[in-house]
Amino acid sequence: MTLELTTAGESHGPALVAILTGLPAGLTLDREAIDADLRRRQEGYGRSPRQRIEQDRVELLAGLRHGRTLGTPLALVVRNRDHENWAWGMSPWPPEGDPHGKGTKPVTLPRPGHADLAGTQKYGHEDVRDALERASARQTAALVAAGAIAKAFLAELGISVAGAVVEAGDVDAARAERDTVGGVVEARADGVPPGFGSYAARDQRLDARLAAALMGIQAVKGVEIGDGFALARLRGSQAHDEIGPDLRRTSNRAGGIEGGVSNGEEIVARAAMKPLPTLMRPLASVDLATGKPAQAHVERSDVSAVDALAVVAEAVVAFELARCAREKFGGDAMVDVVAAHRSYVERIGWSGR
Ligand code: EPS
Repeated sequence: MTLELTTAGESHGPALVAILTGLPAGLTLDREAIDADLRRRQEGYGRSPRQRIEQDRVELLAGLRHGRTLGTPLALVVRNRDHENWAWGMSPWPPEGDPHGKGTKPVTLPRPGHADLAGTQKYGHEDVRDALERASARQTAALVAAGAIAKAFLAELGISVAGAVVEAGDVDAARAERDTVGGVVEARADGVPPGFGSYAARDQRLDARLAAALMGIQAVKGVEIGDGFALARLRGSQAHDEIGPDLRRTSNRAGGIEGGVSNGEEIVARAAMKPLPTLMRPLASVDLATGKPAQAHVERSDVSAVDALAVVAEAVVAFELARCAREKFGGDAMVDVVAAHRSYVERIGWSGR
């Protein structure tokens, strides 16, 4: 049994879409809890005026009846309210009506640090917008909705996940100088029993899976688990977490993962975000229409999205842990998953953190 997520949607298109397969039947979902996470993602400091237009809310189209999962594919939508301002420029079909709206003029000035140039080269686009719309971090709203569902599933197994900012650039100063900043966030997961992930194959390692999940978020350039890079500078005698008589650790430098397997301690994963690449004082680029040097495209954007990243990191870590739980405990009905989890933790004598 495996949990999978497919998303679709352009930043200024009609909507973001997500399909989740592999959830058990009988999981109770709370619409308000999903919407609360969508709101948390939008509220971060340093966001663009776009966030005053969007009021993200989840709509469930399939897989749910009266608030309980059916064990069938779950389909959800988060609409882009801004789409009505881009109705011509981002029309899925050849557009009709006023041809002077937003997004009608082709973008030919790729922004350094964005997917603009490589995206147009790779897909043969002439308008950079054809690449930037999907590369946009708007897509993270769909990840957060899926993450909220994953958190509801994990809560049934006594697992919780929380994201937080651990380091952030000075947004006020950057805004005044029409610049952008990045930062570092972390996601911590409590209640994960020993045995999620496996050393048996590199793509089954929990640390590799969490790193891929976090790196899959726009603008993330670095990931560490536990003390991560700092461990490289320590002696082995200082770096490892000793095992007490109760099989618990006296420290958690490994961030809850050894040999690619969870060890029962808190999972700690950090992600570093680069400063956002859409700059109000643009960097040097080339006009793809003329081949001549030019300044990069300027378009409304965020000064920082680090607060939002903390919420997204929480979501993707929750989703990956939910996938591990589906693989480990199986079950078509939520009661069977809970029973399999209970039987496993009893066998290994793990009583939780
Ligand atoms: C983004 C640019 C901005 C952000 C957007 C991500 O959008 P716009 O160009 O419409 O102002 O606000 O993020 C969201 C819309 C969101 O909901 O997170 C980008 O280029 O990645």
